[in-house]
Amino acid sequence: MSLPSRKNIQAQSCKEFTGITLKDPAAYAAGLTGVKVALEHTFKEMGVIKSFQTLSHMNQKDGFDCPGCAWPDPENRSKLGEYCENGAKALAEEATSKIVDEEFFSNYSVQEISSWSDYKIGKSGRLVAPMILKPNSNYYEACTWEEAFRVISDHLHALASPDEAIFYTSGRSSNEAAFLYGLFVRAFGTNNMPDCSNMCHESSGVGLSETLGIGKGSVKLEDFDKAEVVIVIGQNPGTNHPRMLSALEKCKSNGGKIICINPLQEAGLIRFRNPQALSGMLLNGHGLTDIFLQVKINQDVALLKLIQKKLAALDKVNSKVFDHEFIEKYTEGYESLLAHLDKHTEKELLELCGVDEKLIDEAVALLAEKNKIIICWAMGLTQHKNGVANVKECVNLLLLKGSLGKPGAGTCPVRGHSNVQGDRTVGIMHYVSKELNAAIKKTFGFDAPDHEGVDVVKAIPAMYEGKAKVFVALGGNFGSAASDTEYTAKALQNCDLTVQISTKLNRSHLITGKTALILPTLGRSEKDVKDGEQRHFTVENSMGIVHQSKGFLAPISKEIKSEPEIVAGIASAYFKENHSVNWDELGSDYELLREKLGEVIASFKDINTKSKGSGFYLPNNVRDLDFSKLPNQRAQFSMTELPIHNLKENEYLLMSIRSHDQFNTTIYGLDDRYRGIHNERRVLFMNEADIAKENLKKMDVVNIMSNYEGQVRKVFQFLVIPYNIPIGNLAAYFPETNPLIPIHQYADKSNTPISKSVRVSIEKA
Ligand SMILES: Nc1nc2c(c(=O)[nH]1)N[C@H]1C(S)=C(S)[C@@H](COP(=O)(O)OP(=O)(O)OC[C@H]3O[C@@H](n4cnc5c(=O)[nH]c(N)nc54)[C@H](O)[C@@H]3O)O[C@H]1N2
Ligand SMILES: Nc1nc2c(c(=O)[nH]1)N[C@H]1C(S)=C(S)[C@@H](COP(=O)(O)OP(=O)(O)OC[C@H]3O[C@@H](n4cnc5c(=O)[nH]c(N)nc54)[C@H](O)[C@@H]3O)O[C@H]1N2
Ligand code: SF4
Ligand SMILES: [Mo]
Repeated sequence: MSLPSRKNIQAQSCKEFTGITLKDPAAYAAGLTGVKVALEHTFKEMGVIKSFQTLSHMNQKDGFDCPGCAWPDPENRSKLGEYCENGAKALAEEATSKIVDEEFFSNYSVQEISSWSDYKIGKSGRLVAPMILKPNSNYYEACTWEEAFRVISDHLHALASPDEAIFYTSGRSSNEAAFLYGLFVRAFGTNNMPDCSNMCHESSGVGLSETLGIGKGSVKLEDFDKAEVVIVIGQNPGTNHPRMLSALEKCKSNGGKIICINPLQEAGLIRFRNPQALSGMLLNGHGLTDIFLQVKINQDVALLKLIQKKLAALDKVNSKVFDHEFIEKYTEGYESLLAHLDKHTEKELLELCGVDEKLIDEAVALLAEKNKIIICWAMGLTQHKNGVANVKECVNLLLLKGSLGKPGAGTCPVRGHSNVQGDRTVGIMHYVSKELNAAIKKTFGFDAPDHEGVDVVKAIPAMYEGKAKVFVALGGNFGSAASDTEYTAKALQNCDLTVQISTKLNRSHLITGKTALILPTLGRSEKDVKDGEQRHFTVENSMGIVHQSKGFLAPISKEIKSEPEIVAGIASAYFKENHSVNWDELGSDYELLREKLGEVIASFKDINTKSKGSGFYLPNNVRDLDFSKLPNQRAQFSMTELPIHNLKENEYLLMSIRSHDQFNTTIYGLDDRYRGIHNERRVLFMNEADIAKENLKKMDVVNIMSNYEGQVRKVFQFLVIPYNIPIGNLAAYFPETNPLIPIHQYADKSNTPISKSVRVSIEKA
């Protein structure tokens, strides 16, 4: 039987149902069930003894950093273990003893593997040897590292311009690997460095840089102990940053209040049983949320404007509501902001956001009194056309209250991948930093390119149109994570060469260029040994602390290399001896690599000693109330506009969200326990009124369509689930819904795809 062409292989997960059972959404997060589920995952993948031994090293000062999210570790680490259920799942996924070897690839063609679900593909195991997929072949074959590096070098040399190559980075790479990778890409001659941040917190980076002068958050973990109010907006920490719940719990036990702003009442934010505290195990857990504002999708700007308007009215009566001294001393644009708030009536804003006014008034009364306020957010704010405006409205509120640069207050964009923030700090970006280029010239003696490269949404059309021909990925699963799955698949398939430096098998190894390479690499949890000496890495967490991470487990295979070794292998094959940088030396001697990093980026000076133990904080101008890099040396109020959706009668806004059992495109399991969904991912959360309006009923099967610029995109076979979600709003999981998101629909200024507000309609399947 002849195999279908590689051009026609499945770019999406399969459409079969897996056998759903529905339960009530969970009443609380974590607790004993969380512990049980965490251990089930690790036991299954790693065995009992290895699980306990390895978990006891995770997030400890001399251990390795959790490969899950970027939430920071407390100074005093718990003896009971400093990790959460989803951190344990992330470890289990990486440290599995299953392997994908030469025999696996000779048994299964790429076509066959691509017909499996993402869950099955991921569960196949760890990649253990370099593999090559030759033009017109349907099977990966083993190759040597030398051959792999030579193939890459030959393809890079064959390009008419360095801008015909694209170098993607996902956020799990260490500072060392990312720095070396960025250095090579610049030496090669392009800034084509899209990264997962472009699809993630880019709107935060842009919004914060323009208003406060730094694209990162300002709070430290201990600020949660002192905060009077924490606003959690557009974020689901119970699933995605579970140990943040401990910080919220501590805030509450010190008398703080929590306001949540979300279209969904996420379980983790209602009640929490702290598995690390006996009280949490025995008692009914702590109620976390004091005020829940159930905003409609993408109406946060309306709600935040309304809150500011109501506060401004109170401030007219009692001038202590706003911090006028702070506003006077540090900010610009206050009068314009007040005038701008008058553009819309309270009634108009109230109708748009869809929130109960009584609850808004409660929140306003609380905010009026307090000034130690933290705002935490994630993808619910950033992944919209007006993602940057969403972030700026949060900054407006904090500036009005003087809630910056003091204990218990500040901005807290909660990062996704465990080193996504560090990768950017050490130079992974598509835009030009003159300062960085000058420092590279000084330390390494070459001129880095001074023209902007492509980000994710520009890289894909470049490949689609044949303007880019080589795609290299340092981690991640670009094909599944990016929007417009079918278009992105064609773009990747148009390339002459695609290269994936990965730990685990994923769909991006199957949707490939004419030639494809898989370069297997060490995971966080593994020992990185060279000449009998164990090396370590550094990472930066969501609060700007850089610290070391040292693996514990024996590597899954002797054949795999560390990320810096792979990057150095590519660089030295490309340059041979003809370059001012000694790539092989930098790729093997991490102490030297860090020393050079410290020469190029001043805040990393002495990193070799500073990163030990708890690590060190990178400088943060907001913490110091230094706005000297901004216009008139002041923090900036922003005048934002309301979003426009022009929904037709039969149209909805769809947000693509994470289940409790996934890490982005890695599917840990088929449950979304907190939302009561078991053993199924193809579900569509819908308000009862909308279900009735569409003449549907629970568990009916529907297709979802988006229609942008005259092109209809469709995903098939989703089960309708009645859910507490605002009328007119829908939710379903990513990456299953990515085919709906048009490649050309992304946020103003940050170019982040509109993954949380896609205009769709539905039809019965
Ligand atoms: N276990 C686990 N941990 C993870 C990840 C994972 O997949 N699994 N991913 C990591 C990564 S890379 C990231 S970026 C983070 C993501 O962390 P989150 O941003 O928490 O993840 P999402 O599931 O995308 O959830 C977004 C939340 O925003 C809400 N929301 C959606 N639209 C809107 C809106 O318009 N307004 C408001 N106010 N809320 C809205 C949704 O209801 C949901 O609660 O988590 C990181 N940690
Ligand atoms: N519709 C929709 N789309 C989205 C989102 C959404 O909310 N909705 N979220 C977006 C966001 S926030 C993000 S961050 C992106 C994520 O985009 P990516 O970062 O590209 O995707 P991941 O699923 O995190 O990548 C998982 C793969 O990384 C590899 N990997 C894991 N650990 C390591 C390591 O240590 N080293 C190396 N080299 N490889 C490793 C494994 O092979 C694994 O299969 O997706 C985005 N896409
Ligand atoms: S909160 Fe994040 S970093 Fe911490 S253990 Fe859980 S997944 Fe890992
Ligand atoms: Mo992310």
